[in-house]
Amino acid sequence: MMKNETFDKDKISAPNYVDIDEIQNIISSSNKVAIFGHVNPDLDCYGAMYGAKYLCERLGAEAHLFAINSDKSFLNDIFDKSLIERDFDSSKFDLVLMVDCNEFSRIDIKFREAVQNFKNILVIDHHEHSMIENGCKFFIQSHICAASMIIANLLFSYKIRLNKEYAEYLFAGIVGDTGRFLHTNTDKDTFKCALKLMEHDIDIQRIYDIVYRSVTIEQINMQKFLLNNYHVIGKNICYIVVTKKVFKKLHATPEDLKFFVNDLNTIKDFNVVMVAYEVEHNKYKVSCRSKNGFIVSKIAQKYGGGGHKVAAGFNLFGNKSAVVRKLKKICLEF
Ligand SMILES: [Mn+2]
Repeated sequence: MMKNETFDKDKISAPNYVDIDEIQNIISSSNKVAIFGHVNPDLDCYGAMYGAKYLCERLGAEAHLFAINSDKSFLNDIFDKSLIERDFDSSKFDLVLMVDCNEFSRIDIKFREAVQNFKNILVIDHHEHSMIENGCKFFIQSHICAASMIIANLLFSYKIRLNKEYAEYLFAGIVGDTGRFLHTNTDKDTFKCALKLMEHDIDIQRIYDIVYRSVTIEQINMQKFLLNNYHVIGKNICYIVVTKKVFKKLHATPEDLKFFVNDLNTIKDFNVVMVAYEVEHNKYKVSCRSKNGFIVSKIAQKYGGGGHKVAAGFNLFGNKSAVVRKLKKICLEF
């Protein structure tokens, strides 16, 4: 087997870790594979899931995709959503493949228990590994920008021919997690992979039109709200708390907000951006972004969340004033 040079061999020597030959064996010896990503799937999550389906099928296994997605999401315009299933009967499968996700707590609540109880699980991911699950096999490449890129490189390593449709899915995943080749996770291997995908005649403008040139008025209102209402504290840490009431008033959704979290991070002086938004009554998700050498994954992990060095998240509970108080305290920990 020709090893792909972008895969880090050191990271796959720990117990429970598999190499790319073992991944090939595990998948090709399976009959029916159930593929899961993380809750609220994003571009990279779907890219990796669809890519993994293609990979499984080319290795001779039947593969099914499981996800809960909102009907409004622009993701529906990129991916063939007729392939997504919502009812998982674990008895029909002999392998669960988790991509872009290495913790059961990040699996959608609808599937979590069934996945957690499943006996044969393979994890292919690029998030920093925070938990070793007994019995799971892991392939974690946290230096790679996107789970979609890991899947693409596996396909290249196995010399599996891609088609235009799936090359577009994988490219979209890489675009999503690198912020169109902007974030610090972008390196020469990212471009090498993107180039190989582009050789399949993919329509990158279609992807960019859907992701970056389809902003709605509700999203612009959300953006205005963020830019008018953020606060700065400590070492140039920017924070804002968005309640359900605000979403209602602006006719916007958390999905609309997520789009602009990176916007605040483009402001030159800010080292860290923390956006807390209410997802359920008194439950706030906090999206964190950082630059200038500041790391947010440790803080996110400390508060029960996780993610990458410069993009991570966690939850806070309580009413608005309690969440503001907690968030300000956390901002001062940098
Ligand atoms: Mn990802």
